Amino acid sequence: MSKLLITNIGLLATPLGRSALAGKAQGEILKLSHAWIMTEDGVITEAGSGEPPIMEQERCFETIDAGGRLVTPGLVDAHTHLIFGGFRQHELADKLRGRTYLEILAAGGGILSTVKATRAASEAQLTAKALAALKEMLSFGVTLCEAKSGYGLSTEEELKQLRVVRNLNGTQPVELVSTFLGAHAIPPEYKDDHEGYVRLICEDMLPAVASQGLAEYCDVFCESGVFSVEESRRILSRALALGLKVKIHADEIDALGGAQLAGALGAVSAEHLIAVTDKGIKSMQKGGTIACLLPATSFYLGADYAPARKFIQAGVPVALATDYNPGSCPSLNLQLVMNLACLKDKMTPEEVLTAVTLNGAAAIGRAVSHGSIEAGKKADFVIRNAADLDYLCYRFGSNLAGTVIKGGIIC
Ligand code: IZC
Ligand code: ZN
Repeated sequence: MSKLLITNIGLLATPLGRSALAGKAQGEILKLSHAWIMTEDGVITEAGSGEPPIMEQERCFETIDAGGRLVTPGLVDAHTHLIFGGFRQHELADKLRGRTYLEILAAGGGILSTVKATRAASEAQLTAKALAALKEMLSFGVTLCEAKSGYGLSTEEELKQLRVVRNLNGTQPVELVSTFLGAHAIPPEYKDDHEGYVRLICEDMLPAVASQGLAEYCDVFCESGVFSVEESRRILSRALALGLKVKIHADEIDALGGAQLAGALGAVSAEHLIAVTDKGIKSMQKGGTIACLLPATSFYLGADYAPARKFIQAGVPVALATDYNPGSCPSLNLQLVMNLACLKDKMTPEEVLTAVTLNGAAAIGRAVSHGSIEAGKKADFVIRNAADLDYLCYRFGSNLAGTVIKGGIIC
């Protein structure tokens, strides 16, 4: 039995609950001064303010003095394209000359160049590369993340990526939730046969993924020149029928109506949403869909920022994630995402904290067990080199994660 007591917490800041918070509630977090947290066997048993119970102090094997600093829940990165071969730094010059993300993709670069590198990599090579990324993530205070496939684009190659995700779970501290994204781009073999590729996804890839239990979610890149709303509907409906939950890359560049589809299908989350319409927001609110916003991608692409305030006003829960990928967000810094969300999405520090913890956990089906500091939840939290939440949200670009604790173990 392993016990841990964190004492002398200057400020404990956490959302509370076991489901996503929306509207005004998203910004109503618990702030406890002079706080302590107690954990047992990787689970939080109690948290409070003032002096921790003496009896408990004596029964604890290990005590950490937080030195009067801020403690937050472990961060949740609910949208990453973690498993890929190579990087795409060679596209930077093109990008600086004004070529857009979709133009680079249409010319056979972009995602397709990463597909080549990923297909050429062995499972062991992909594992080693992702392991290094997870280590960096953990250093930013991320203790739970989502990981998508989507650079294989054939049944065998997609399964290969998803096996890497499975093998990484439990072999290092960050927990992973896996998402099948076979509908990420049209592979070169199907360049002139979209319909054939959609059929391959529905009739071969999805049944294989479901029967091998390799993914909890199915996602689609619903965008001009990639997958249409109708193709996305077919793929996601098939995924739902096979028992997977669904997400959608929706209305990022063009307002195709991905958000309406997300709401209509009861998708757990819709991602990006820079170009979302009022109709799309309404549909998401009705369907209980979480808006997963990715401001670091807007930053890298020089694009607009998603209308976070509109979602909050409409009662749609907002999550925030990095979108870590080699094309539009080569960064794992979720603290930078928090900074950008304040500065560019105009979210308050309290709303931002909920977005990268409890709402992020809800966007990947883990809100019952993760995403807040309260009795019964996983003992995942971070002692910050900060005195308060405002400081964490204002020191943009820094890494203020001091000590990261995952499942009651100091990392
Ligand atoms: O590799 O470009 N947006 N998919 C959709 C991505 C970015 C990943 C990439
Ligand atoms: Zn993405």
